[in-house]
Amino acid sequence: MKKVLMTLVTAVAAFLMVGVAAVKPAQASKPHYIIATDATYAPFDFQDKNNQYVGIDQDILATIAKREGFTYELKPMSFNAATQAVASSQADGVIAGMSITDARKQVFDFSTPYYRSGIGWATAKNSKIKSLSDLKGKTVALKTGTAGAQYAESIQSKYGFKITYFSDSDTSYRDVINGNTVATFGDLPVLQYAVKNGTELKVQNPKDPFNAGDYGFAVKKGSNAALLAAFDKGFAAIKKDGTYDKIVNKYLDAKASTFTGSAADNNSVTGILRSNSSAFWHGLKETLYLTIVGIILATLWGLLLGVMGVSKSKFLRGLSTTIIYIFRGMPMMVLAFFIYIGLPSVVGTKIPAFTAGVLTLILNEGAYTGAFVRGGFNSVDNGQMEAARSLGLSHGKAMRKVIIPQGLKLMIPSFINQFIITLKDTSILSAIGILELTQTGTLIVTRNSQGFRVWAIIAMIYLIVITLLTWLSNWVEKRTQA
Ligand code: ASN
Repeated sequence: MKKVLMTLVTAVAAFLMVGVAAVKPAQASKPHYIIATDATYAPFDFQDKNNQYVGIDQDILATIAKREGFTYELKPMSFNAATQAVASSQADGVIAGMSITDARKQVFDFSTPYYRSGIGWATAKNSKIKSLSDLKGKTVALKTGTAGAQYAESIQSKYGFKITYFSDSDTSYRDVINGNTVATFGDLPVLQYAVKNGTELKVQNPKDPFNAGDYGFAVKKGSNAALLAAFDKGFAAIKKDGTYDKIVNKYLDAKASTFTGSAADNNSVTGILRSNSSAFWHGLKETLYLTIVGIILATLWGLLLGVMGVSKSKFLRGLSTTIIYIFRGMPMMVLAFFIYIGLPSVVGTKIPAFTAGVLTLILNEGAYTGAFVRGGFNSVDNGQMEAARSLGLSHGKAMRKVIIPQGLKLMIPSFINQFIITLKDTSILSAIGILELTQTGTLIVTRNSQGFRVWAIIAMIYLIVITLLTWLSNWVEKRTQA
């Protein structure tokens, strides 16, 4: 038991150390930053056909970084998670078409304003809704945590509409087009760009945005002053030498397909697969990596919880029950946000997204594993323990030699089940910016609007991997039972 505990603690400690080391700069000479972004926000932040991050924001940032001599790693996530990542010091800065507002100035320090924006609202192309008062009793689609959502919330009671929230703009546009909701509120330049490039919406206030304001690059209030200063310095320079205008015109003058590829290239399943093969491959590798590390560590942790749950000590049994109760009862997404966004401000150090993701898997999947491991041991017939004890074996020895081997055999189907669940649950970790298979799908759909085909491909990839995992588990099961 002690040995198991030691191995487990060492494994988790080693994993955390590797994880924390991973946030250290790759090159000691240049400052290195983690920048969060909302990569579903064309023409400001999106992925091109080569899966490179492009857009007005991204080109500005890349040009400034080169000029000012810093490097950075981008973390694509929902806008809401991106701002929270900066507020909790998990990321050093955020660039995401972020409106500078008084409320946000309480939490963030903003760069020089770099783009004029404001809130627009849009309906389906042929909608009968023409004015805000037509929204009475209807539902609008908003993107969580955005200035557009805040504006809509502020007029909600006046116009009497209901709200549905989404985490990216494209999904809220689709929801309006599909007729589930009747309108959406968002940044005017972003809505107009989408409409210009074929999104079937009608912008209702193209000439006079609500709450006109500016975008800024943001860091957490009072921190990363050097990064902010470098951004401002670089921005002044590219504004002066014309690079800024060139970047803006590059995106506003050209059609989106110049960057994202034309629908014709992408329309077929094989076309989508071919043009995104490296992205799918990268996403799959990340999913597999999370799954493998998650399964191994969650199984060890679950076994320990299970063994504790049947130990002689009342304290250990109580501890196991409490841990299982807490982590089985907590939605995985809440746990992921708690570890990734909440914990760093308490422990005072960054927790890389991958480490936070694996910790989430260990705690959540480990709790389920602990519960069935405890149940498995308990279901070994009582007579077995009695017989072993009457033969003179100590409680510990009887557990190790008699109960555990029999219990483990009973648990094999539950283990296989849990492995499959772990693989599927990795998709939830897309919410904290891990670019695994599901997040990869989101970015591709934003670019090519081929939701049906892209999600079908992603679903197939999961199914194939799950089939392989099931085969492997069954093979192991057969060998262990032989
Ligand atoms: N424009 C949004 C805001 O400032 C940001 C976004 O949706 N990426 O709230």
